[in-house]
Amino acid sequence: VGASPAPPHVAVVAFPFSSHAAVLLSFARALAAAAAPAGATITFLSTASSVAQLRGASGSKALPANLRFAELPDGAPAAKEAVPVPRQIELFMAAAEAGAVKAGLAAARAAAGGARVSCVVGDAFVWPAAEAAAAAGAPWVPVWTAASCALVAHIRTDALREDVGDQAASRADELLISHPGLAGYRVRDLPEGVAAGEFNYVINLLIYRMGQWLPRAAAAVALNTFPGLDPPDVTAALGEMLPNCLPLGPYHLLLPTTATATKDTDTAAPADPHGCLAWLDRHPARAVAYVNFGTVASPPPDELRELAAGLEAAGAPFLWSLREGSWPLLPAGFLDRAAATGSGLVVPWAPQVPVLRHASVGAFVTHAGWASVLEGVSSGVPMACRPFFGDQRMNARSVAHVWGFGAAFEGAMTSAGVADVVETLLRGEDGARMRARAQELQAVVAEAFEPGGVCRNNFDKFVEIVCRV
Ligand code: U2F
Repeated sequence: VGASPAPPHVAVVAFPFSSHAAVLLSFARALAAAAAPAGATITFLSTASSVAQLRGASGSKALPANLRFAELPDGAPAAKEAVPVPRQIELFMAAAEAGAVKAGLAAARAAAGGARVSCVVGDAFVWPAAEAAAAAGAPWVPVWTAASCALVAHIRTDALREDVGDQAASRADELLISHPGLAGYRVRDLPEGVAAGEFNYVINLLIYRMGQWLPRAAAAVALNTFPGLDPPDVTAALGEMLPNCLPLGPYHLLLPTTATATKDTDTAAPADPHGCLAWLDRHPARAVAYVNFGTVASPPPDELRELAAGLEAAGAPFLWSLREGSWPLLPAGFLDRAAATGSGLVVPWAPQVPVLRHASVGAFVTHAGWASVLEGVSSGVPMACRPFFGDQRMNARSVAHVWGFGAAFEGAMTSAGVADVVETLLRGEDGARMRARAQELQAVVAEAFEPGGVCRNNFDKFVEIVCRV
């Protein structure tokens, strides 16, 4: 009888920028809880500054006993001068490619008392983890945080470039009918750097190379979607290109506490430093428009003023999460009027998931970042999308034209456009149809996350794959 194999040790590699690292940490927490019965240790790898930020943000939230942290070198110069984020990403990726992920895996091993890393899970963006995993004799299991249609575009980038060539502008409105999985999208919806734009810009190059690595190196891929959301051609196209695609999103529902907690049964109140939920309590059902453009996008000053004027013109109460740096750009008197009449609340941060679940929220004005779209639809809230960059145009197109649970701005918001769409979503017939569609999908998500539901089962499969030793 041979010695029993060592228990699994899974490294989870984060992409330490924007909302990506927080998504991966929440994924790692869910994985740690689910893999505990297999005796698994999970080591979360991110840069020192990202770990410090994440641990600060999660405050007193207890971490599973089998979850540890180890450091991923950031590749940044020791001097503390401010480095712009794109340059930080470039340095981080160059370091990752030159051995930083391997160093991170060694640090993970040291943090786990010398236990060898048996599997490397990680944000798909950090594609150098593929080689580091191979060198460690471990499978690479990437986690894709955005929408399936965007992933199809990234993996098919060569074919799209060959097709579109230098005609992106003249063919902007053309549907991509000859590309499997992309027939519902126009040339103009593609993320910049796919068929047109700066192919060598840091993010574009990173995602391009990721698209090359995934089909040849991924042992399985976690998808942030649920069966019933993506149209069959998208699912089929991904299935052709990637082995073992496991739709198990929205990822924010994987954590047992968020999946089972409802507003009434929550024991720990969600962190809400600006009193958003109490403010929402004062409004009737489905009366409020909630506005937020995520962690990266910033509408230009003119557009912010149009949006503010549109919200006032709509005459509906609004809750707006807007980074404080933009507040001075709002129209004169806007904040004072909102506060004096109680008609609006502008906060630097809102607990978006409980906000969207709150009964008084009836519309969501969003940049169509993927987590936001999923959080909206899994709460049954119809949305108005103003995409800014990257995958956001494809997401907005999906919301308005593939799924039909919202509307999309083509280009910048105007005050009349905002007033009109808020009115439609809260009170119009089209809005009622969009809400009904969002609620249908909300029910599909709820069922998928019941015990024995399809996303729970796919997560069990995922855990089984990553815990093989
Ligand atoms: C990048 O997305 P963003 O971070 O800009 O946007 P989301 O994917 O929508 O994620 C924002 C998250 O931050 C949370 C919110 C989401 O989980 O609930 N949040 C909050 O709780 N309170 C606030 O006041 C503000 C935000 C990128 F820009 C997108 O294009 C991609 O689609 C996305 C996924 O890869 O990453």
